[in-house]
Amino acid sequence: MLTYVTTNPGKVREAESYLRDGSVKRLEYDYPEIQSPDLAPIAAHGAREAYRHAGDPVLVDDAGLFIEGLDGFPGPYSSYVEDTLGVEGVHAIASDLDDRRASFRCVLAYCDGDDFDASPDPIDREDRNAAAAAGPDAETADRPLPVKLFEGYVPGTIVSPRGDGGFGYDPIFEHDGTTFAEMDTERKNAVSHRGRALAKFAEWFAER
Ligand code: ITT
Ligand code: NA
Repeated sequence: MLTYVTTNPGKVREAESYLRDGSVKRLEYDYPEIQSPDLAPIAAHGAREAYRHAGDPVLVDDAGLFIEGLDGFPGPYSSYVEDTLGVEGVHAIASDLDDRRASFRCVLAYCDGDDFDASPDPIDREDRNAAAAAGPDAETADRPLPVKLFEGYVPGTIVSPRGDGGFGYDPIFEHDGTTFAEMDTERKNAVSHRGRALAKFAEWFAER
């Protein structure tokens, strides 16, 4: 049984639709989040915390909206910014920009207490390097639990809100002429950051 650890029901809906076989259990656990300009270390740290808490194989999902004309804002702060400025507020700021290109990014982090084979995945290697850079003690005395990372990315444009599906920033994110809030879950999964990350995870997980 795979436990998807999140406080966000929209993420679970998409994961369940993608993985389909009913093998996903949701755990609503607000794991402690570190701050970083990158999603990968946030997801990796979250997966370790969630695995220690749950004791079962866990998948943690860290995602964000990156607006090019704002140097990637709100990025890893997307959740805080949705709670403060709100989706309308982010749209208002972006509508003053010449460059309204944006992307959604998602990093899935899997941890089950096992060590994984050295992986050719570059972000996995980065995470290992980050662990090594934490010092010799981090490698020996208190070596971090191994985590496997899967990344997904989708390009788009910030537009005026359209549609009432999806969640979060979906109404203002247009991809190929359609906002994510105008797509049903299956169609969004076929192109989205989360769908792409889930595809990589599912392929790897099936081999295990
Ligand atoms: P958990 O950390 O508990 O999983 P969260 O909603 O706080 O839930 P994040 O920390 O990853 O998740 O924050 C991501 C933010 O980006 C949050 O405001 C989401 O609503 C938004 N977001 C993530 N994926 C999205 C998607 O597919 N469509 C629209 N908005 C999304
Ligand atoms: Na969060």
